[in-house]
Formats: sequence, structure tokens, C-alpha cells
Amino acid sequence: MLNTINRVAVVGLGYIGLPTAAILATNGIEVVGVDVNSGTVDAVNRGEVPFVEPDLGVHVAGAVSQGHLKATTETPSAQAYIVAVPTPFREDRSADLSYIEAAARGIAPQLQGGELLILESTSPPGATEHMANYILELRPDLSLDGSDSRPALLVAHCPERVLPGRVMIELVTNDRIVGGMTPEAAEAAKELYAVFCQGEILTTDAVTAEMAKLVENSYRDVNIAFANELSVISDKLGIDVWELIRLANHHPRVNILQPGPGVGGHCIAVDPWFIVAAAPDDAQLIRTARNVNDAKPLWVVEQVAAHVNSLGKDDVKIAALGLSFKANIDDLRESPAVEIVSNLAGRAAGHHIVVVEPHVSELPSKLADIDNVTLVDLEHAVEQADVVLLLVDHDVFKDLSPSDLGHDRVIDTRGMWSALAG
Ligand code: SAJ
Repeated sequence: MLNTINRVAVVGLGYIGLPTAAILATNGIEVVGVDVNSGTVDAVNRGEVPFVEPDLGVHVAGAVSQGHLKATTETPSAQAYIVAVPTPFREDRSADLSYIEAAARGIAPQLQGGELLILESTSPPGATEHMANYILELRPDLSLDGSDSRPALLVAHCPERVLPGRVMIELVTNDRIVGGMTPEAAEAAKELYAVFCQGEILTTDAVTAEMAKLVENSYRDVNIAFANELSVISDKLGIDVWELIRLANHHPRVNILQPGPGVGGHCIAVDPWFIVAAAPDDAQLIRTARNVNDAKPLWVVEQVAAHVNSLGKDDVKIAALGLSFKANIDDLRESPAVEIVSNLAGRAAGHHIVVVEPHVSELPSKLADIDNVTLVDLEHAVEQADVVLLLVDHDVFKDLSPSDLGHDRVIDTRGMWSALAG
């Protein structure tokens, strides 16, 4: 059926929507990207990418210059729609589906029946059904199954699983889960993804696909929480946690992840809460893991504050290396590094924090107005720093070494230098 699909609208041109639009377009599909942000739309139409993701720029520039990809703020008519908008959580940690509803309001007037509608946004169980019902309320002349002679829509959930920093590779190579509101919808979505996905495409129902995505990220969150808890225990016991994990991982069935300053990003720190909200009495391990990881930035702040106090100086200079939520990207969303610097600045009011983040040109709003925090380049940061606080293991920091910097002034929250030494 999908051999006939050659025009796709991708709603939401963010970290997932734009790569998906670009890869479809470079595989010959006519793609229209839709975004509420006219700056993003203009950038894409110039063939530019408004954020850092390796190889994405080449794909976007190529697709735009070949005329296969263009962007607009108005949802056009298309044979298939891919919705890739944010699903943040609210204050009470329930999912905010308002962006999905807004996308659905844009799509609904364009529908004639027979279109494929795919929700890619990470969603709580039931969100795809919610989107389908929301559209059918706006368009009671359509249906999901062709009943009462109303033309059918094919609605599916296809969660993305790509790793920021490797998106253009993993879009092609990862296996993919496709959950349909009907088996026909799952098959149709499978055919569309087969245009670029070389991994296995596994079909199921929509709610299982929603849950599979949440479970994958919770699995990782729980395992990172284990590593983070080990780092706190090891510190109490005077053990080097990096060496401990390296040794334990020699066991053939043990593979402990790496402790860090906390878990950031918009996925792993968010998605487990959707499971907790769906089953609050039962999701105990998942909730505890979230709390362990959420507590880690404050633990780092306490460590640095204790170190600063031990120096007995009034104007300590702290060089904080890295702000993004993980290595070699510019994404500062939910970044534990930002939280640590902001908290530390309040705690160490008389001291100065110089921040190095080679992937951004200005401090994020949370730090921009703090007097004792400035963004500087690497050389200026470390040369006179009393404390060198490594928050992100960017490649550009790997040339520094604790022996050059002086071991007694280094706090390495990522174990980067320990890993290089080991
Ligand atoms: N982190 C650690 N220790 C580790 C691994 C990660 O502290 O051993 C931290 C990172 O520094 C970062 C956070 O966890 O702050 C998340 O990083 P990540 O690399 O684990 O994951 P994300 O958020 O970049 O991408 C995840 C991926 N999910 C899984 O690996 C199960 C990706 O495949 C998903 O597509 C993505 O979430 C998403 O969009 O949901």
C-alpha cells in the first residue's frame, strides 16, 4: 500500500522530527516539515540545522537542495503524518499531551480518509488512542475501521529509539517497534519505516509500543541509578568507584553502567515517571531509581562545597567543565551540569565559577544572570582555577589530565580521566 505514499508531513522539527524528515527525504519521499517556530522553519528552508547532531546537516542540506524537503508553519495535506512533538510532564508528573493535541488540530482539517497518522513522541500508555479519539471528535465523518461507511484513518505509534549524537546512524540501523491501533495501521507504518530503516521492524498494538519505549528508558535509568548509588557508597567507604566497576564488569554476566553527576536529557529523566503515573502503587523500583538519579546533582554540589571549604579561601575559582546533559552534544535540557553550577553559585556566593562549554556561545537563561558565573574558554578556565570540576566528558577535555592539572584540585564526576588512565 505504501508504495503509493510519496508525500509525508512531519509535525515537529526537533531532535527527532528533523532527522526523520531528512532521512525520508534523502530516500526520495517528498517531505514537508511543520513547526510552530518560524526560526526553525526558515533555517530548514535554508538547508541549515538549528542544533548540533553529527551528519544531520549534510542530510538536511542535501534534501533541501534536491527539493525533497521543505518546511512550513502550516500543516499541509499529505498521505502520511508523523507527529514528533514534545510530551513533557506537568508539575504533578503526569504527561502533558497538549502539543500532541495541537498537532492533531492542525492535521484534522487536512484529512480525507485513508491517511496514515503516526505518533512518534514518547507517550504515556493510551496517548495514541487519545490522539486518534481527539481527531475523530474533530472529524466525526472519519473512523478507525471504516465502520458506518466512514473512511478509515490508519493510526499507529512508532517510538523513536535513537541516541542523541548517533541519530543519523541509529535511525537506519536500530530495530523499530511499530504499534497500530489496528493491524492494518501497523502494517502501513511498517512499510513507511522500511523506506529507510534497515533494522527489524516489529509490529504490535499501540499501547504495547508506548510501554516498550518507556520500559527501555526506565531499564537504563534503573541501571544508571545502581551505578550512581555505588558511587555514593564507594565514596563513604573510600573506594575508587571507577576501578570497582571496571573490575566487577570482568564478570561475564555483569555490566554496570557509569556513575555521573546525574541523569539528564528529555527522555530517561522523564519517561519513567509516565510508568509511575500509570501504576503508582506498583512502580516502586522505577520510582526509587528516579529519586536516586535526581538526588545525584545535589550530592555533587555537597562534595564541591566541602572541598571549597577545606581550602579556607574567600575567593575560590571553580572551573566547571561542560554543561550539556552528556558528551559531545549541545543539548542543555534537564542537564545535571546546569543544575550543579546554578546550585553551587548560590552556595558559594563569594566564589567565582568559570564555565567551559565549547558547544554553546552563551550561558543558558538559568545561569546567565548569576553574577559569579561566567562562560570562558578552556585555557582561561583551568589556568588559575583552585578547583577543576569535570561535569561532562566531552572529547575536547580528554587532552587535559589530572597530573597536568594537579590531582588535588580535580573533581571528576564522570570518571573520564580515571577511564583514560585505566
Ligand atoms: N548516563 C550516565 N551513565 C551511563 C549512561 C548515561 O550517567 O552509564 C547519563 C548521561 O550522561 C545522560 C543520561 O544518562 O545525562 C542519558 O543519556 P543516555 O546516553 O543514556 O541516553 P539519552 O537520553 O541520550 O537517549 C536515551 C536512549 N535510550 C536508551 O538507551 C534506552 C535512546 O536510545 C533513546 O532514543 C532516547 O533516550 C530517547 O529519545 O528516548
